[in-house]
Amino acid sequence: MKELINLINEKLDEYMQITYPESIFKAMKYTLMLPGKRLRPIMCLETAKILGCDINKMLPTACAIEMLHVQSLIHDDLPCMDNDDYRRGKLSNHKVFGEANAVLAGDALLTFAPQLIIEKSEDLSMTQIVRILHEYTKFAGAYGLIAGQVVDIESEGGKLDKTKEHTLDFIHLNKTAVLFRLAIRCGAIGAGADDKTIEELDDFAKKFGLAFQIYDDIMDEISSFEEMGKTIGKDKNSGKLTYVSLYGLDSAKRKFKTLISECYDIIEKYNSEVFKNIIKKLESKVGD
Ligand code: GRG
Repeated sequence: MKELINLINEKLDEYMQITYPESIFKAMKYTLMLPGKRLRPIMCLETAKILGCDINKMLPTACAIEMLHVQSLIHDDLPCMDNDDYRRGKLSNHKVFGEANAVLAGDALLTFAPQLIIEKSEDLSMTQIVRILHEYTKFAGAYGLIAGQVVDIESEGGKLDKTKEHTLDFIHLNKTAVLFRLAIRCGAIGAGADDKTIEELDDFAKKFGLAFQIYDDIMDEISSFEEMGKTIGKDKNSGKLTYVSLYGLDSAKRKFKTLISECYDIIEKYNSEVFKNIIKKLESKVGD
């Protein structure tokens, strides 16, 4: 896993060149190069690998997905959204570069990512590139990330009916699971997988994404700034609809475990140490 992370970091650094006007490229590169876990690009590359594809083919797409993820983090931290001063253990983008530059850096990452896929995916066919761009545009916009964020904001301060379980699942399928789906679906498309395989792995991604969000909600209750690299306890204080606020800590843990066990069932036959290690790490942090 360390090797994969190093490869992704090396490529992100290579793709994200600082050029004129330097202020915007520096703002884009700042959050991008902070030490994130790189889960989405790892999953994109690992999916390609378990389906028999050379991971080098998928490096531009994997890095583009990390750029989209970083865009969502930069915008999520803005004062008009979650208003967070810290991200990945350091000051958030707008605290360093100012709000206007943070908005623009996010916009620039959002648009540079597909540019990168088009310019650098020499080893993919035109059909594969178009399919990957279709997944990217669908999941990044109002049919994905933006839809999740809108309903999430609307859930603050108890404005939505908190008994509505499906609202919570809608938020997190769109806000969180969507980027794991994008990563895994693109890895499978790059490997030339058939529709049945793509849908099976997509099911894994949805379940993993929901489990990951429950993990994140639990960590917001039981973890520390040092471990998570961001302000802890904010969800509770803002009255946000989360798995812990809706079900309580113990039930949230049970739901996490059920989803994780379903993930194991799906991924078992692919024999992937990388996927298993990612899941095990989350399980160990959530505890019993
Ligand atoms: C796409 C135009 C456009 C807007 C985005 C702001 C927004 C709309 C969506 C917010 C999405 C968001 C920040 C969801 C949170 C998901 C989550 C749990 C992120 C943390 O992921 P980690 O722990 O982070 O993998 P690292 O830093 O390790 O990469």
